[in-house]
Amino acid sequence: MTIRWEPLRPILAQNQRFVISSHVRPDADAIGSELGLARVLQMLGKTVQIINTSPTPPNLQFLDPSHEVKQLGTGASIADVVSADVHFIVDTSSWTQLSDVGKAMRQSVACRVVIDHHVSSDDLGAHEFKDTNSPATGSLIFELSQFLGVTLPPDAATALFAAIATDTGWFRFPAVTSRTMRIIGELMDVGASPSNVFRSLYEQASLAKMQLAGRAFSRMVVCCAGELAYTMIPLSDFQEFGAVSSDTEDLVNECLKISGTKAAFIAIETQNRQVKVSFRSRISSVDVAHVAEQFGGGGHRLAAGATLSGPYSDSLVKVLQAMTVAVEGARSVANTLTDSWRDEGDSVVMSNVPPITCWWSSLPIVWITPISLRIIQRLLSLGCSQFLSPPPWIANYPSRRRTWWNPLRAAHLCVRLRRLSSVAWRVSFRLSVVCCAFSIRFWDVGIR
Ligand SMILES: [Mn+2]
Repeated sequence: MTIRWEPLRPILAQNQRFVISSHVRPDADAIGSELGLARVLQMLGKTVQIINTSPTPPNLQFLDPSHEVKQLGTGASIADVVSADVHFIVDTSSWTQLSDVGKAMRQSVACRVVIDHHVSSDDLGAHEFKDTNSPATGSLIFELSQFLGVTLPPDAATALFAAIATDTGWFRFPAVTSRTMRIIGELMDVGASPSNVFRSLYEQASLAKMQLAGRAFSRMVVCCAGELAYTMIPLSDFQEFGAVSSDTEDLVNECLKISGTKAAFIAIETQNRQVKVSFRSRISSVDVAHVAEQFGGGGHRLAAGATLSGPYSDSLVKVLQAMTVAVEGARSVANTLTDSWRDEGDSVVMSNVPPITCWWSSLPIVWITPISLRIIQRLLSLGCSQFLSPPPWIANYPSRRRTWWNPLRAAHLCVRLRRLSSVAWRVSFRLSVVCCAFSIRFWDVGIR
């Protein structure tokens, strides 16, 4: 799919003041694309401001030595956003991901333009220039510069190189094509230096970062018959080593280095007690964008992210549940019956237990309702626990959290039900058949 850039010409011709924004917690593709696009617009004589909700992470500052990328509220005001003629939104198509900048944009009558390669999207009321097959927004900006006949200066070439290199895992992800490599060649021709970018990105670690990585490595867990690997970083680890949130970058990919893994995630507790989760998949049948969407996040089929609020351990359990459903759903039903949950201290680990306990890991999230948990508790009180060995979080859930009469919980469930797509319902239906089969077997065992 190639983008038809023609409709952008009149927008560029008729307007003068441009604001470029990208997603919260910007990565190199976000910052690199913003800087690349800014340079293209400046070379056309336009006035450009780059305004993000989040600050530029320290490891990406080298792309922006003159601090052109401003943070809303510190370097730039809401008025700056509102007064623009055109808002360019790069590397995201979601209001949630734009956060405060998005709110400011909605107060403005400015025309909106999206340049993005993500699958998930909201209706931003924008002119969309999207190619979901593109490995990075950076390569779309390059295509745009070629369309407009602008030769990129070396700093913009470096920024776009960094964007493409990082979003493709240094050219190893399946979305990379020969075209990607030709774009890289052209960026190098106009001054991008891969060795400088690599050194600036990856050879600047602090001791805290290395120690945090060591802790994350030691916490790694493999489950779902070796197909799902995950790790977690509670806030206490950050405090212990003096590490910062950007120190966790790329750790999720380390999980996929374990032989046999097909999907991975990392759950990171943030300063404001939210849980940021990054998902990765190696196979298209495990669609992590779909998993992330269940938690209000988004991304690609093979790489996605979401931020959950609520207690760390609860979020971890929900995410593990959803990923288990995704991984096991992708596998044939016959092979789904090997893993179960075991809660150990503050971290959840998986262990091999008799097949019947797979019951739990096959339950879709929406089924974990106060009522279903009470039924399960009742069954356990009838003396079935030795066969089921349920996770303590299920056994304690309703009484501990007293959520079954909580109207907020009911409202939350309604929202969650509404969000479920038809695909999820189909998966739920298939799993319900499996669960029914096992219920029958379960009753057999219980009666004996
Ligand atoms: Mn990107």
